[in-house]
Amino acid sequence: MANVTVIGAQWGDEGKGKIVDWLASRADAVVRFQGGHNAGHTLVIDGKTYKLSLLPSGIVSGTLSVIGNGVVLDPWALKDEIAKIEAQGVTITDDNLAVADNCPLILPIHRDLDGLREAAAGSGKIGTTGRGIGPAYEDKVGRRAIRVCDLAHLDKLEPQLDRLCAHHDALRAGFGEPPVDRDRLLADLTEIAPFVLKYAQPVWKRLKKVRKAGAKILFEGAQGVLLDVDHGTYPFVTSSNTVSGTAASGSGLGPNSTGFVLAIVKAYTTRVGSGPFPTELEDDIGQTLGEKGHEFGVVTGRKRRVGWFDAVIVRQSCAISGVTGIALTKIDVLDGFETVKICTGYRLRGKIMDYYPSHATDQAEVEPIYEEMEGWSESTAGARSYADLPANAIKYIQRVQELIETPVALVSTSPERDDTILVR
Ligand code: 2SA
Ligand code: MG
Repeated sequence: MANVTVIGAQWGDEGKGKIVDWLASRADAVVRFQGGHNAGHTLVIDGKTYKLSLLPSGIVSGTLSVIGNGVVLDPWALKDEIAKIEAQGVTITDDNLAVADNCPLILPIHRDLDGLREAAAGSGKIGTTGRGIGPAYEDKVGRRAIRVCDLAHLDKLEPQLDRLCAHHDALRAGFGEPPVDRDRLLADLTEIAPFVLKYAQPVWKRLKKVRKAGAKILFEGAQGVLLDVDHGTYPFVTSSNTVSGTAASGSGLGPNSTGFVLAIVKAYTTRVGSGPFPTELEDDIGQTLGEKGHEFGVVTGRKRRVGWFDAVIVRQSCAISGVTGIALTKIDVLDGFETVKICTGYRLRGKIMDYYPSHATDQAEVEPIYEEMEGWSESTAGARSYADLPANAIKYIQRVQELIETPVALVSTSPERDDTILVR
């Protein structure tokens, strides 16, 4: 296996956790390169469920797990998650976890601002996870962030705190909120610093060493391409780049290191939070798919919106991310439908579209053009080879592959690690 970059090709929750875990057992390092604890990756191993938000999925199998510089890190969330996963019997040390020392921190003031903005936006809200992700990235780009390495030099933090607090105080005043409690912030950072610093290091250097030894690196994307801040359904997106290219910049390795780009694609579509969703089903079929697929947010518990497979957006995601092959997940959720539908194009004000346009209004107004296929009544759950699949399920997979112009490399037939069909 060469290096592999795993990304989501839809709106997140494609089942990346399971596939990353499956690959992690064959890798020497697993790297998170964007996002933060807004991600929710579920792993089921030997019947035991692990829910990860910030920790790379390799942590459960004991693989070196790296939080890259492209991630925004909430140190308190890190502490809680480590405690939670350790309570499930996983050992986490500075040997199997490395945190980039140039990672910007998510602070309580970021979470405040996320919440205040969402509350003020009313029906125009993004539907964020409320974790402070957007405000933390804003401060990073605005050159005001406090980073992991700053925790080792808290005596030098004054001028940085001045700038950060001046910015936030003005924003908070706009919401009628009191200024930042600066002493409390500094005290909290002082308290958490030793915990984070235990794992902190220049991870680009650690990864360089790993690479030299010929090891295999797995880059673990979070969210999905349609949530990418450039390529997604802007402004209903997350605040990071979720495309494969970020694996390089978000970890400190070059673009020639990211290897095989594996996009995880759910056999239907889901989305959590606000924003356009052309194939959304607000009927009984959507209800059934959501229930069968257990479509609830891992982080927030929110009910996910559900719809038919949209080949247009996935084809676009695959092109934008240079996808080598896809893993098609949750095919078993489609078991038992008399017919299944695939969106093959859109109609926009009388015009046929073979791509998803950039403007929010156009994105909201496109009407899906469907192709209907015969379903299958047999169960695909737990199938481990192509031969175990009903003929109509195979036809469905082949049609998906054709429409998205990208080969299917894996098919996942249950949340269990080994219920995976290796196609090529
Ligand atoms: P944010 O919090 O600023 O990143 O939110 C902005 C948008 O990005 C969406 N988003 C997600 N969509 C799907 N899954 C995500 N992770 C969790 C999960 C979500 C959860 O795996 O279930 O538990 O609700 C995730 N993270 C961010 C978000 O819904 C907004 O549309
Ligand atoms: Mg998720």
